[in-house]
Amino acid sequence: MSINLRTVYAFAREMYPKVSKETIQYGTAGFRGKAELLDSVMFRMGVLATLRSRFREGSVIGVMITASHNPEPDNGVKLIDPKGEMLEPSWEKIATDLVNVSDQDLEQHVAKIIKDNEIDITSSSYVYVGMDNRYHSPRLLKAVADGVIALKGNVREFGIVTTPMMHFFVVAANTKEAYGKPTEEGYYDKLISAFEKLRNGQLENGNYRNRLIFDGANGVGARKMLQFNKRMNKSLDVTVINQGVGPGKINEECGADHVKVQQRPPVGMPIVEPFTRCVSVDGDADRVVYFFTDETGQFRLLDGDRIATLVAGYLMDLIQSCQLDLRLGLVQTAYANGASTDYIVNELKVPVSCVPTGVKHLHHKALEYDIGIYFEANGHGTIVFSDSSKAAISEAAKTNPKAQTLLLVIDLINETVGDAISDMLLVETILNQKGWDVKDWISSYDDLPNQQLKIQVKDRNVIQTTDAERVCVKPEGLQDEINQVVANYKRGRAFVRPSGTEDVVRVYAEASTREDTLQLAYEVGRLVQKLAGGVGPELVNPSNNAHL
Ligand code: NG1
Ligand code: ZN
Repeated sequence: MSINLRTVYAFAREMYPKVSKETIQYGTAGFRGKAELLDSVMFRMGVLATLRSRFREGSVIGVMITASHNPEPDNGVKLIDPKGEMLEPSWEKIATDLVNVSDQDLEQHVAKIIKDNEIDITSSSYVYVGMDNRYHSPRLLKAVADGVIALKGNVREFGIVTTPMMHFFVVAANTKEAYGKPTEEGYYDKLISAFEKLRNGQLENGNYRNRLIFDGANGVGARKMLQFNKRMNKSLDVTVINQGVGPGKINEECGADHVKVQQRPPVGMPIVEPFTRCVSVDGDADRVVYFFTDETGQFRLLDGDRIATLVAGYLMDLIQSCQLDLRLGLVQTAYANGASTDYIVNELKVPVSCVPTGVKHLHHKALEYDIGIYFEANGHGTIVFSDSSKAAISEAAKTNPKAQTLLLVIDLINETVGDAISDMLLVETILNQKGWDVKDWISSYDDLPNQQLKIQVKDRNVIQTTDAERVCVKPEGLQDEINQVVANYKRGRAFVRPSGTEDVVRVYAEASTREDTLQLAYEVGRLVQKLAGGVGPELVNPSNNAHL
């Protein structure tokens, strides 16, 4: 096969010219931005995925087009490595450089990537591409596919799929189907079959009711949940709201991010009995949070920390009853509620580690355990099992029914990445087996009130952090001032970090009361504005506001 790199330049110049002069960076979730600026980025990512596949000796590389929980005008793209992980960090840099070169320099730049990485350009290359349901996604998908074609790679288009489905397809293909069939049906079959076996015809148990409201965020998750419903035959009774068929936009006033950050239910909620279990996923269905309203009408959230603790307790019990000597660990980020960390350490007695924000950090750390559970507070997470733990569980399953349950649980989990629907099916399994409703679940510990703020600054990269982002080292003096403020609040904790997906600095605060938390977040937000070049409007002091 001969490849003429001129073709890449010709494609780029004629069809996908670079329109934006601004440098963009491959961040925690790949490239994100306004959709109209992304055509050339997508084309080049198609080129890169093809090269990456050749570099990895013909393994399938995935490309997912989505801006996840971001608003509708945004889109984004990320590459999925052969084992379903996020793109290797050294290639993030290659990706950043590739999308930022001019059209004129593109041909030479691609030649340099090939040379530097000793890529055999004549070898085979396979790229899987999927997208969310934003109206600009099909256009951007075509750009990715053209990037693959320009370098004579093989491209397989999956259409509208969730992000975790794409990870599943990549792993299924690269394991020669040991992980499952790399098709939509293969994905549904694997999860539903495990779920129904675990349910074993017992649809209700104790306080557990077989009924659930599912907020699909007007995104891909809604469509796929409807597909699950068709195939599940009411083994779980799910009502899907925010299906994306009405005027509602993706993630607008709905979805996991809205519910978690705003701490209120999504639009479109039907009137339901207090304590009805409700679930919100984000636009590409890799995050899930639960919520309900209590008898006084108060909104209550069960976020990623709650899911992690529920799963950890359940898996600990299973391992112990199988008498398996496996090391179980839990991985969180600084956003985890302090009360959840205390509960894990003091009650569950499971080792816990804290890593920087971003799935790749969590996933990587979780691999250090025999069974690694990782969750971000926002609901992104999964569980990974080492090969040796799987072998030990399989061996035990020959005689032990609890180990057989554990094997089915492994099948139910999408180990490749956080998967909202798979995580939800796992939570439903655990609650059913325990005979719990949301009241039982939430009573394991009390969350500390918490608050997030977004602060606009001239350049968010002036903020630099260390110690899993819990300490700010630049600009100088900021951390000292944060410490002084935090010291005034009972159970106070706060930190600041630049977002990897939006042009803002994020502030997180928690304290023993709601009022204190709002005040602490405000004070830290003001410090960021003062010391890190704030450009937005002045923050409103919540204590003044309360008197209005
Ligand atoms: P940034 O924008 O870097 O905070 C957000 C989430 C991450 C992760 C990424 C990827 C929070 C506070 N941050 O990152 O946890 O999910 O998006 O989508 O939730
Ligand atoms: Zn997402």
